[in-house]
Amino acid sequence: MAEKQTEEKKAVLPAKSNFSEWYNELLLMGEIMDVRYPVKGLYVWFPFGFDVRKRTYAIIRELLDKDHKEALFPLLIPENEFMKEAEHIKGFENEVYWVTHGGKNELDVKLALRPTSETAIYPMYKVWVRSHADLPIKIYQIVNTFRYETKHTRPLIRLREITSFKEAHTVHATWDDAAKQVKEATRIYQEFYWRLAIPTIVSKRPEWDKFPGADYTMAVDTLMPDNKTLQIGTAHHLGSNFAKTFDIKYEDINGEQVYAQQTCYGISERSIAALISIHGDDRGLVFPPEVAPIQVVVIPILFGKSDEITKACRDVANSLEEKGLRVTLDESDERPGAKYYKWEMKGVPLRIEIGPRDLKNNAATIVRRDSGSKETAPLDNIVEEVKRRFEDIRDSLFNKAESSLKERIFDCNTLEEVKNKIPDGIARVPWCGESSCGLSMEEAVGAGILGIPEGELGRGAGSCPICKKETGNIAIMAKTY
Ligand code: A5A
Ligand code: ZN
Repeated sequence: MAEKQTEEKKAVLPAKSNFSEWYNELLLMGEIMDVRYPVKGLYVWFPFGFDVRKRTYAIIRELLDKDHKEALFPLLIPENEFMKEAEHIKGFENEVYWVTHGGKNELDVKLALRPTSETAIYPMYKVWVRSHADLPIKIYQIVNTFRYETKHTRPLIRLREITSFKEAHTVHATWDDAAKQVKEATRIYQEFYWRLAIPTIVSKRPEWDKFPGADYTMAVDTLMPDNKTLQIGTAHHLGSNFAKTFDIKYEDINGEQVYAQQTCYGISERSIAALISIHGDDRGLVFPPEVAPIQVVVIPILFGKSDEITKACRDVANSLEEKGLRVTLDESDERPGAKYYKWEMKGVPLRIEIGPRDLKNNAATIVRRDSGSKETAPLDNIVEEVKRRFEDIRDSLFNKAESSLKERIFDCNTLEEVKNKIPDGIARVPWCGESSCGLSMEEAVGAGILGIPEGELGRGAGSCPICKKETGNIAIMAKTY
């Protein structure tokens, strides 16, 4: 008895205001990730979580497939290739896992488990790129990568095996073409995150925080419930830095050999961490319909004899399924309350209930997971009624998340103000752009400069808090994951 009680007690989701505990418990109760795998930083996708992943990655595939090609490169990178680009090595040398043995034999050439795939892909690009007519090349792959992270590891957020690393690698004739591609990459990511109803901020990372070997890095960030930002995508202009070390040249129209210009950009399962964290609530998961493994649950509300209600529920479930919707009909013996609880935890966007009174009116009750609102809808038109609400749910989730983001961005003029506001979200503060000032600012407030955001958010007027120079550039600062 005592044991049963503690077990029941364990199955209560902590309040979301207690974010860290809420997140960990939700991953288990919502059956997203099992964190009990016996290697630090490695986690297991439950089938339900993997279903969410599959639908999320179908969106990024759809967006990229318009003008990229998907390919697949090896996991193992020979040491000599890995060691070619000096900046890149410096950036990753403390994070690489090495394969040193094959069985009992020591390998002649050590093999790195890719922490990212520049050094696996670019030796092939050297062979593939011949003429200007071959360009641009736009290839992506979705693979696992390994990083021996030393910061605190967390499921979906900071992994040692990143299981869902989507990396694109493009080759262009000119620096400007590559710069355009970097812009296009952040545009694609914003569209992807819009589909997930996640608001983002795009900014140029400061010099000291750019990707190892890049000319510059653009980053896509979002703000998590605990007021820390999460970097959920990056796009890097690589210039000709890698082209020079990997000897990637093309013949231009005048017959001259020219170094190619490159970009790369990536996202990971952090996208799913953001999805779950931003939309979820005290009752569990909340999904936009597009990525919800189950989109509608139909629940009969039975009082005594119930053949008609059962039939009406089956008809509704069938007609929705015929239209390609993902439906569960819950005819189990549990009480309706227990069923609500169960499907709310799983983030099912719509619940359809049919009880005696609904049936008398030839109607159903539709309950939205995101808002809890209850509405009556005619049974004759149930497919349209459901589809209309799907669009609306995504829009409301996005608007709600965007308001929550905007409410947590604060205009500051002094570092004192920045320091006071950081615990509540993102601070905007004038910055001259000099690295020395930026580093002093970070040190003074104990938080990072994400960069100067694109658009209005990054513009204003004021003076740099360190050197006092007047500037129109506004940097954003926050605690980061
Ligand atoms: N080759 C380029 C694309 C690259 O590797 N860029 S990156 O290092 O910035 O990684 C791309 C994205 O992967 C990051 O923006 C971040 O969202 C995610 N990421 C990086 N390290 C991660 C980790 N240890 N766990 C989960 N996601 C990670
Ligand atoms: Zn300054």
